[in-house]
Amino acid sequence: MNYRKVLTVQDISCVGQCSLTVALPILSAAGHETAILPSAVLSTHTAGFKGYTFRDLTEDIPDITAHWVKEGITFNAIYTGYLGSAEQIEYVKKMFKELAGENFVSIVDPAMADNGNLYPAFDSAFVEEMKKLAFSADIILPNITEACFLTGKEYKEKYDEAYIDELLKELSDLGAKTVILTGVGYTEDTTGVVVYSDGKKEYYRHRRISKGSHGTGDVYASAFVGALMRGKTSYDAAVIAADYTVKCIENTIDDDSHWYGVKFEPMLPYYIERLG
Ligand code: PXL
Repeated sequence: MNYRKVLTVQDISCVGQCSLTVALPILSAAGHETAILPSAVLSTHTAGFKGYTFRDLTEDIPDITAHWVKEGITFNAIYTGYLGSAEQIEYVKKMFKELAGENFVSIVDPAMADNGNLYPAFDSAFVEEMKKLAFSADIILPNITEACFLTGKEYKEKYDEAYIDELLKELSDLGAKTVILTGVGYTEDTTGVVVYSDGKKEYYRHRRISKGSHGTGDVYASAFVGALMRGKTSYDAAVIAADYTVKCIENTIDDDSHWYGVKFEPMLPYYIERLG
């Protein structure tokens, strides 16, 4: 079995089932050594809780990286998610060079927006920096909103395949290598993921559960990275991650009190089984 060493850089939302509290267990379940670098520490995530605390860890990042470089520590993959500040993005970009190990893969989830809007903590300066990171990565996993912010294309709630093709072409023209575009649905009750690489497009369509769920982007990206590092192709990893995410949503949907995330933990045996 591929046992890879993965670094994931994203925030710790202490409560809320997103970012590192999702990435670490999923990558571990996929069987990888998982190192973490918290970009910030928040009491909760920012999507629905009010009055959350936010400690930006930007200042610590250069020292942490320098220590790892001195120790000769490298990784097979670096996977980034929600970052703490625009300045931090430059440091993360440097890590792709300084901490790259054997068969290195950089994966960026430009976690900054959804449903047509940026998350509360971010502004256009952040988007500009995120563009530099995303277009330097081997693989990006934007949703449609994030892809629009990365390209400057107008966001549309309703769209057709021609619109998605233009979005993919624009991402590619700006330097994106492999794009895993999530939340692409052409009918009421389906959604799906497009895998786009070297002008080749593959689409996996699956059930759409209309109730919006928080943290599913992080569950998806983490499950994708875990599967990819197990040696799956981008498309196969995208399919496994989609099926697992649907299971997590189905496992949560009937519990109204669990509005802030998905109950992904009981579904980990399913994910592990799918990894083979
Ligand atoms: O799931 C993305 C995410 C990660 N981290 C924080 C967030 C969000 C989404 O809102 O607020 C802190």
